[in-house]
Amino acid sequence: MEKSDKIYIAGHRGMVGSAILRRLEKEGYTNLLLRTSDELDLRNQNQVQGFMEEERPTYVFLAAAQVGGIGANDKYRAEFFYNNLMIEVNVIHASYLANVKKLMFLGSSCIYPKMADQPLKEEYILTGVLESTNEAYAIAKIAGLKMCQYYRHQYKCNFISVMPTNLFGYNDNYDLEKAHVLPALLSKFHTAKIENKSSVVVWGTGAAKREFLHSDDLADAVLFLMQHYDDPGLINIGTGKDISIMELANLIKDIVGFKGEIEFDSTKPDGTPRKLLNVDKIGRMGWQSKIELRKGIIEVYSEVQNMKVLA
Ligand code: GFB
Repeated sequence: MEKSDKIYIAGHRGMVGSAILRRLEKEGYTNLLLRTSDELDLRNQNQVQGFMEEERPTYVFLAAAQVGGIGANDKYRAEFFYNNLMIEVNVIHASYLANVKKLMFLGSSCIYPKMADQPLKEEYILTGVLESTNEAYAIAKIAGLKMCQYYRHQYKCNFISVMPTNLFGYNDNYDLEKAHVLPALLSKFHTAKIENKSSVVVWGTGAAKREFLHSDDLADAVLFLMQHYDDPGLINIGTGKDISIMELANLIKDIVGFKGEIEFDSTKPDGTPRKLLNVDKIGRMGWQSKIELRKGIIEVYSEVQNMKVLA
């Protein structure tokens, strides 16, 4: 990828896309193609094909998606399915029509079967039943990565798929109904501290385990893979380490400086018991994550406080 190549980042205002944008700008890439969702509705086939035909980018990062935590995935199944599928189908097909040299599709670790062996190897995809709370999103993401493989097979497109683990970072969503656990807990513990509450409610039993990767680490991996990975198979991006939600809650409580109690609401779903990615494949290529979890959360907490994102 040359510094002057035309590179389209679909979803550049989201947490993932904005991390990729920051990273490309820092590396000196000068020809970045960006559109907000108001300017270009990626669910609209005519708009997407017209845009791609006119702009003809050389590289595409497909980071646009409707995302959310376990609550949003469960509640808005139809929206998660339709919006994500439409975005993928339109952008991938239009990239083929516009002769894009290379496209990277970003998936999610929820594409793996709920009860698959841990850590999750790339070949476990489609070997079992999915977690029901995020089945709609996972099926849309599986369709996207399969579409990349089919276009490679029939049309010889260099379209690759990467599967990041659970992410956190700047530009995250702190709306408690839709947020993922890490920003939700930062917000809950921060509000409880400010309002002198005696306890914070954490969803589920606290026993579920999750792996958390900083979005800047993801952007680093994504750039590395765009430059060095050309295989049809998917590739995981993670840290190789996970912690329980109970441990995460205690870590965030400590970082925020909340002195009260933690209560677990077991009427809320735990979701997948564990989804630790096997990162041997990317590790063999020479990439590993760098941002330690505690340090990453401290930085994000300080950033959102400065930006007054939290109460
Ligand atoms: O981050 P999260 O919503 O996503 O939840 P998933 C992870 C775990 O944290 C679950 C618990 O066991 C939740 O029950 N949790 C505890 C909370 N307190 C909270 C809270 O206040 N808010 C939230 N959101 N969770 C999503 C998928 O699954 O992760 C998506 O639904 C996607 O499809 C994404 O894959 C990365 O890891 O369970």
